[in-house]
Parts: sequence; C-alpha cells; structure tokens
Amino acid sequence: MLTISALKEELTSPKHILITTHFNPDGDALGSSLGLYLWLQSKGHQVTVVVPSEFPDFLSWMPAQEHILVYPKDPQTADSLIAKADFLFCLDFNHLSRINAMENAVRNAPGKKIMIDHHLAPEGFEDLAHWDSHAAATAQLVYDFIVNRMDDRQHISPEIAACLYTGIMTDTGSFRFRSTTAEVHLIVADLITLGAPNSKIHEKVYNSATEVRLRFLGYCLLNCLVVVPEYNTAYFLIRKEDVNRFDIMPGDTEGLVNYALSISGMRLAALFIDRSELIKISLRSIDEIPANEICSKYFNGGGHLNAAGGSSTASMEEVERSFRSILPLYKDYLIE
Ligand SMILES: [Mn+2]
Repeated sequence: MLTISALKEELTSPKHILITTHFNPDGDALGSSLGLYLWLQSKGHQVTVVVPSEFPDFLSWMPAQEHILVYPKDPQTADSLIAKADFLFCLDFNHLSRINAMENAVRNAPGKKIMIDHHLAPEGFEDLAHWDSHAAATAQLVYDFIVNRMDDRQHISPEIAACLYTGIMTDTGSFRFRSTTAEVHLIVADLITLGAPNSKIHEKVYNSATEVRLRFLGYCLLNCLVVVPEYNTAYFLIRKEDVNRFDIMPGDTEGLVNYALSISGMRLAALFIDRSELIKISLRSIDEIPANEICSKYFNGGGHLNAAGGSSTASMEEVERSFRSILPLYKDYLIE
C-alpha cells in the first residue's frame, strides 16, 4: 500500500517514473499522460511515457508527444524501463488488460503502481488509487492530483495546462456531456488562466479531418445510416467494402456515432463497423439510458453510462438483428 502523503514525500527526491495509458490512446489518455509527464519532469524525475499502441494524428501537435515510446516499436527498452521504475502511473484505465502486450510487464513490475482513472469497476492492481468515476476526465483527476494532493499549482506550465485542457475537452465532447459540472468549468477556467491556448486547441483537435475522412463521413450519412423512429434510435452499419473503399484507419470513425445522436429526438445511437475478425460497436445515449449495460450484457464490452463500446464475432447481419431485438427491452428508457 501507498498513501498520498507517502507518495508526496517520495517525490521530493528524483525517481524513475513510468507513465502508461490504455490501448488506442485518445485525447484524455494522452492529455493526462503528457500533463503528468511534464509536471514530474519539471520536478527533476526521470520520466517516460509508454503507450501500448499508436495515437491518432489529431493529437500529434501535443507538447512532448515526440518523447512518447510506442511499446511495439521497442519492447525491450520499454520492458527495462517498466522493470526499473520506482513508480508506475497508470492513467485513464483500471484493468491491466487495457494495456494489451504491456500487461504482464506492468503487473510484475516491482515499482509501486498509482492508478488515476474515472472508469467504473477497477480491477484493483494498484498500490494507490486516485479514482473517481464521476470525474469528467482523467485529466481532471491529474489536475486535482497536482493542485490539491501535491499542492503544486504553481508548477503547472502553459504546456501542462494545454495537455490537461485537451483531455477534459475531448472526454466531455467540448464541455457538452453530463459529466461537465460547474467544478469542471472552474478547473478549465483555471487551466486557461495558467496558459492553455483554448481556441487553438479546439482548432487543432476538431479541424483536423483529411479530405478522405470528410468524404467518408458524407458517404456514411447518405448510405450507412439506419433510423428506428419508434425507439428513438439511429445507427450506422459500416461494412467491409465501405472500410476498404475509403481505406479507413481506426481513428477515422471517431465521433461518427455522434451524428446519429444529433438527429432530433434520438436517444440512443450506435456504430457497427466491420474490422475483419470483429464487428466493433460504439454506443452513445442520453439521460439514464445505460449504454454501458447494453455493451456489457450483449456485446462483450462496457464503458460509461452514456458512452460505451464492445465487439462481436458474429456477422454484421446477426449483430444488427440482435441490436434491434434489444431495443424493445429498453423501451421504458427509449420512449419518453
Ligand atoms: Mn478518460
């Protein structure tokens, strides 16, 4: 076990520190990791961020991203850093299966593990948890960790503020989701005060489409969208031939599901995409509609109440059929 005060004491002298985050890192995974990285580095520690897989292009402008080690590119170096770390910060995940090939190395590492996260149902691998499932983003918890636990707001540089701002902005859908409390706005205001270039960050993250990605969006809206008005549900079915035709990368469907939810009156939205071995599923909902329960019960996944994901090895036709057969079970939620 490790306490916050013991950790604070330990961090007064230089340490070897490893930071990692989940597979397919998103804005919060990277923003929280790089924000913490820059802060720990400013305190004189030897720090490395190791990610289990590549991150998307729309985050390639982030401060210090050039120092990130992508695990599959150099597993030997990464394994030795994991083994010699005094502290391993695990950000934006709470099950070690979320770091894929790094799982065993991190699980067996002798260093103390600190989990900072906002997802439900932690596995409990850590020595210290800074965990709150009501937090809007892990970046919010990193802000709280630095400011309130380590009492070090004064060392939040404009670059650190930019990283944390990006994490909160992306995980709240630009401060729209229900998780966006008054406290979140106060934190974000403080990050702007500390130098986060907010409008620049919005522009970099959201005006980053490629031509092919925008044409793919148009194609999906025209050809792949199915609306089920009686259940206030809309979904996209993206088949293998659509993926091939546009040479779609994993990050290219990011946010697509939200277009289905943007139709007036829709309460549940889904995206089904054929990724060869698997159909990948993203769900978005509003109010109390439990997207995470639907994903964990029927599609081998999970997530947050209003944003969840899963997968299936069945055919697209079967996945669509089972999704449509689930809708009547949730009719009290779906029909107001
Ligand atoms: Mn997050």
